[in-house]
Formats: sequence, C-alpha cells, structure tokens
Amino acid sequence: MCDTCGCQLHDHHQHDSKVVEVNRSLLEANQKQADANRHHIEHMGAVAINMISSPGSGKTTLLERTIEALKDTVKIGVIEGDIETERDADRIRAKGVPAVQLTTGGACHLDAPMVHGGLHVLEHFAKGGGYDLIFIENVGNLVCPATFDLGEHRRVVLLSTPEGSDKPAKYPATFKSADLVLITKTDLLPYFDFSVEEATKESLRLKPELEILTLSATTGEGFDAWLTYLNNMLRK
Ligand SMILES: Nc1nc2c(ncn2[C@@H]2O[C@H](COP(=O)(O)OP(=O)(O)OP(=O)(O)O)[C@@H](O)[C@H]2O)c(=O)[nH]1
Ligand SMILES: [Mg+2]
Repeated sequence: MCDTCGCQLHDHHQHDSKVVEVNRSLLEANQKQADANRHHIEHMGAVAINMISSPGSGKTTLLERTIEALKDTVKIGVIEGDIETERDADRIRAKGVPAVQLTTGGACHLDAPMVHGGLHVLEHFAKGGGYDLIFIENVGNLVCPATFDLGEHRRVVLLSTPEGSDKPAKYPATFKSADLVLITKTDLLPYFDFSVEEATKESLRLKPELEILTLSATTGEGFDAWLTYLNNMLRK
C-alpha cells in the first residue's frame, strides 16, 4: 500500500513481483465485484453513473442541479465517496433524494466492494420504491479512481475550466476510461485561459468515440444536452 495516498496500486516498489501479484489479484477481485454490482443495479431496475474529477470540479453541485431538474420524473439515488465527512450526502439529502455516504478513511478512490455495501443501504432507503438512476460520486481525484470499475454503466469525467485545458493530456488514463467528458463551470471561461478546443482535441486524441459536453451549473448553460444524455441512458 502506498504511504502517501493509501492507494493499493501506486506502491513505490511496484517492481517487486509479490506486490505486482497482490495488485493483480486485488484488481481481479474488484472486477468480479464490479460485475456483480452491475447485475445488482440492473436487478434494481436502474442504471448507474460513476462521476470522477479533481476535488472541487463541481460534481456535487451538478448532482444538486440535476436532481432539481429530474426529481419529479426520475427516481434518483446517490452514493457519495469521500475521505472524510458526510457533507456531500447531506447536500443531496437536502434535495429530497436518498444518499449514502461512503467514507474511505484515507483511500483516494472508491472500489467495488465499498459500492456493494452502499447499494444495499440505498435499497433499504428506497423502501421498495426502487431507482431509475444511481449516481456514484467518486473521491475527488483525477488519478486513482480510473483503475477501479465500480459496476457503473457510464463513466463521466468532469473537467472544470479553472483547472486548465491541458488536463486530458496530463491525466490520460482517466480521460481514456470515460464515456463522457463534461467540461464544467463554463461561466468562468472569460476569466481563465481554458481552451475548450484544446481540451476537446486532446480528449478525442485519447479516445475518438468519447462524448464531450460543456455546461455551467451556475447559469444552466448546456444543461439541456446533459439531461438528454441522462434520459437516453435510462432503462425504458
Ligand atoms: N462558477 C461556478 N462555480 C461552480 C460551478 N459548479 C460548481 N461550482 C463551485 O465549485 C465549488 C466546488 O463544487 P462542488 O460541487 O462541491 O465540487 P465537487 O467536485 O463535488 O468537490 P469534491 O466532492 O470535494 O471533490 C463550489 O464552490 C461550487 O459552488 C459552476 O458551474 N460555476
Ligand atoms: Mg462533492
């Protein structure tokens, strides 16, 4: 285990064959549980989205606005991942939607076994009502979460304009693993040198079939396309 970030995969002695073996079996176990989670979610009648980004890119804010827009027509549940605190789950519950807070106690990403536990709690909260759409907000981190399938149906990576448009090129594994890249906080474009064109070009260079949307949770610009994306992925 890595001393600095607690992550199993970024051990500074990865050349040690025993460590490589442990990492491999850890990932295999994670993959098995992720596949079971996907079945579990489908059995619940739902689809799930894994949201990944740096800390503060706007994941929870996007969820708050999305819940406001869809709450009356779509049954939403949220699993929140953070190192500490219940704050994000509290923000979601304030919008009238069930939320489970998973606190990793130091680990820099969620893994499939943690999400499995979260699904059972979410089911309990549903009181038989079920869900159409389950959001899993990962721990704010643009590196470690990329490696761990959680059992989601779509992976959305957020990139906010203050972070800089060079991020897809610098964190390729995360962007490559995405289905959709959401460029957020577009209301701040006049104040930063972020180039939507560069971020788009670099993302598509990594993965030509990536979908890319831009939006601002503050002004609502670009929100219709995001809501259409969500509606299109719902199980009919
Ligand atoms: N200007 C602007 N600010 C935004 C927007 N979306 C979110 N913010 C602000 O960005 C800050 C961080 O937002 P959060 O939604 O908490 O970010 P997060 O990705 O959930 O953060 P972590 O869970 O800590 O990783 C807050 O102060 C939000 O108000 C946006 O579209 N425009
Ligand atoms: Mg958050």
